[in-house]
Amino acid sequence: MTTSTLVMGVLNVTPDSFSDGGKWATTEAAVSRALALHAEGADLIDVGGESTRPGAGRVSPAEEQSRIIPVITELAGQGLTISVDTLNAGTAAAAAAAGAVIINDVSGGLADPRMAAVAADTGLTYVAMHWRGHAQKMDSLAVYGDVVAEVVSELSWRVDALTSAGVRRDKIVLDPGLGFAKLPEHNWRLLASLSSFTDLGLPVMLGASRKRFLAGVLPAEAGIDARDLPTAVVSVLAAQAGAWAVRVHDVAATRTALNVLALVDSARMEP
Ligand code: PMM
Repeated sequence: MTTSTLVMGVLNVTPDSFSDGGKWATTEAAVSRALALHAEGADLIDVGGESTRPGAGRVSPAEEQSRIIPVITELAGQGLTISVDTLNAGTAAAAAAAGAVIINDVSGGLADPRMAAVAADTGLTYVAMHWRGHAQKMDSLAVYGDVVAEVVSELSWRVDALTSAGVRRDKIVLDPGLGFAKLPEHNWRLLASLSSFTDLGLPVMLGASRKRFLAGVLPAEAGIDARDLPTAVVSVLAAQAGAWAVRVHDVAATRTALNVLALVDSARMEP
């Protein structure tokens, strides 16, 4: 059912994420932001300590962990369901020990060869996103003949590699990776073909929130915040396509949009 789509609220504990960098950079600010997202209706909180915006530099795993582990410990202790957004196996393991229950790896296991073992050993839900390379060079990797077929096949290859490394298939969630080595037309094409991903038989997650391609539906002078409305619309499209979760910054807008869908769906059921 469309109404069961989970809302994952984004918590970037970073000085430089493209849409909210620096706002939640202290543990206290980050925890209070997460509690606000939870109050707005987030089912999951995705905590990240390394920006993946195009062109972003890397941070060390030690720096990443010092940013996010205290936040995860506090939020998991308060009973929130926490996902860790990381490319690093060591950070994923530390986050699991701190109470995270989902590993969200935008590289699908490609950035750190030890990630599959951590996913297998912890037994956590593992989000494998489509990825072709680090942020510094991903724009140059946005070259496709048939973007849908290639993203499906590259994700299927990741599922094979992960399961061969001991990750249980029923723990894997797939994400086409909107905005990662994708031009605007690639993102729209993937959005038009979500059934190609749900047809793979694994849960599907989508992260469109505030991404550059959404600027294409807005006036040229619109700021980043204006992307929250098209983000909420994409959340509805994702839910209608059967997505397991949507990853968003503006939880309230997506929750409201999904509430509309829920009422329409239940009205459709009425005699
Ligand atoms: N996008 C970003 C970060 N993490 N994780 C998943 N699974 N899917 C995404 O699309 C995704 C992600 C980049 O957005 P941000 O810099 O605003 O967090």
